[in-house]
Amino acid sequence: MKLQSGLSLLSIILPALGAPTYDSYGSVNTTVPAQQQQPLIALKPQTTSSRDLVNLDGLWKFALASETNETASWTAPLPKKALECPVPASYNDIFTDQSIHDHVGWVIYQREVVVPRGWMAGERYMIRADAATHKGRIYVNDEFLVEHQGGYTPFEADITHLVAAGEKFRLTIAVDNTLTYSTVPPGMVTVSPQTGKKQQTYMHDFYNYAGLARSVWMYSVPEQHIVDVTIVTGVEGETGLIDYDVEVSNNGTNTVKVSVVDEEGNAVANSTGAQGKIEIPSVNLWQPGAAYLYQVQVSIVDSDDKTIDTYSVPTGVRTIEVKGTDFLINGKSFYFTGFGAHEDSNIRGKGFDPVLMVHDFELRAWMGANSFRTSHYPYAQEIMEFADRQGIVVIDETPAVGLSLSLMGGVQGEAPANTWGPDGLDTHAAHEQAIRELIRRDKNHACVVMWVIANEPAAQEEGAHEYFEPLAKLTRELDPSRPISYANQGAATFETDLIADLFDVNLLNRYFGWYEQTGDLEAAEIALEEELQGWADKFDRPMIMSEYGADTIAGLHSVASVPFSEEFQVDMLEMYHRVFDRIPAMAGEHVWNFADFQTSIGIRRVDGNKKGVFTRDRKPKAAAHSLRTRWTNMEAKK
Ligand code: BDP
Repeated sequence: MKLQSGLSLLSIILPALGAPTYDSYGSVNTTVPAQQQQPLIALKPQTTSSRDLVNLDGLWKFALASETNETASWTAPLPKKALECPVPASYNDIFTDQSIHDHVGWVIYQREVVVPRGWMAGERYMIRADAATHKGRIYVNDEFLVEHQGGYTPFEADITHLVAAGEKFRLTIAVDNTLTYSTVPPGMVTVSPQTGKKQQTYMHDFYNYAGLARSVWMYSVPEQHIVDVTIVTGVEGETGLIDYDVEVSNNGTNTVKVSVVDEEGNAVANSTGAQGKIEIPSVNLWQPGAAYLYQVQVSIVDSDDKTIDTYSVPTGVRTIEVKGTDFLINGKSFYFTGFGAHEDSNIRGKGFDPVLMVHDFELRAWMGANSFRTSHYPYAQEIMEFADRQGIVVIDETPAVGLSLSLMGGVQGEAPANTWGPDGLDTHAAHEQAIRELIRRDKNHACVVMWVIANEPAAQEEGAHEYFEPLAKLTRELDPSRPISYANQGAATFETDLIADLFDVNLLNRYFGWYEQTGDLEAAEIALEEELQGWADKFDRPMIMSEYGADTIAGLHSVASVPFSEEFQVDMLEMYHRVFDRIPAMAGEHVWNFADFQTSIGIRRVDGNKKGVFTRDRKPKAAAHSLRTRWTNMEAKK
């Protein structure tokens, strides 16, 4: 991707980015109080006999925290006539005002909330934002409570000391969409020499949608409560094995009890203690395409066996193993079919929408797709839960996308800096945090079979190994139960890649016939096969084509196979499939992309990326039918 602004500007702007100050916004206290440092958030809130949950979605008052209201306080009540913005939704495409669409910096969401009058004193009351892209702050009335960096994972504020049951309060969430060399994904802010306005550029190929694109909640938990549960499953013969570890907020004399309940509601096994192993005789396995979920019900009980807190984790019992070139789920070879995708649709941007979610799952099932990758960031938790229930296999990815300065390519004729060098990116801390938050959030999902810690980093540049080694190690420490990978870009070939040894599966994004050998599928077929064979010869491990595709304008037809036509997309995908079928190490194919999606403004994209097999409003292109024929007839490929 080429940047729209010259690199020369960078040297002027970037030093300022290192230490942004927000003093200009008035009374905002930018120092996060020590006691409010954001702890890692684990359990998704749920209503149980000991917990209450209130959804705060709907229309919130909305304003830009721009230079024009410098003196305003973010906590002050927004005017009665303020704009109203739906939550969840990215704000960018909702309004007709171009300055909202193009805004770089903070925006303010605000609403009034009443704590339910029945909530008990002595419990903890929490506010949770499922995501604020890319930085969020929570305020209650005039108090600044918490700040969180990272646009696709949840964060929370404990509001217990500020509110009481039956009371009304003003909830403000400020959201900053700025990307810098220290964030994942990375980006940079420049200032237009003509207008003096801030402009955001970035190296990834999807629009920088921002705001509160996922739900906001208020919930209560008992003073002593379950903070986290970690479950790892196994199978021995007919017996299911559940290894569990429960984290409790404060260790009292109370006891942790665990009960495993099957889909019919029968308790099939139980255990006592915060850690333990449970056996499920004649287990029903979670299988791709045939999900089965037990509820692992965790409770804290007092000496009279009275429940203090209880929380239920939907749990699929299954195993994952990488063996030679096979990716095994429950000991059986699994061949991935499906797509890389985006959370993206018109008007909503990245706003979570259950209508779209269910429809997208329907379309994938209709196609015979058994899996997807959460390219290029963690998706809404509702999607992960639905994949668990639908038996859809998920490759789960961090937002570390665009970690390659060389992909920017010769802007203004200057050679790009080494991505990992002193003038390169400074993303390591944010990247580490993103891995921790992803795994903490998604570790109990049966659907997740692999962690992908980056998409298309500069794996061929000096310093890549040093950058990735500790991150790969961290990922394995946090979750020894799943294989790990990264999605490799074509500049890092099997000969030049410096980091593949750190991973278990080779995920390759390749565009032979599109960005290279454009339109020449005969040459592309040779180049693709040479490249795949090179990887297969070097590594005894599964390979998945994690991206391949061609921009295609729905309705554009051609007798000759010409790029951008529907015919060319079909021909190109079929060419790739011929090659895959000749390489036994191939363990899967994810077409780029499920649907057309919005990208940054630039001369290479007309209203976004058109590599979708479906249009942005989910109409099938011709390729949908040819893929469907292949995937629905491919039962036992490996
Ligand atoms: C790959 C990226 C993906 C892009 C795609 C493309 O991983 O995000 O959208 O190329 O160019 O490099 O369509």
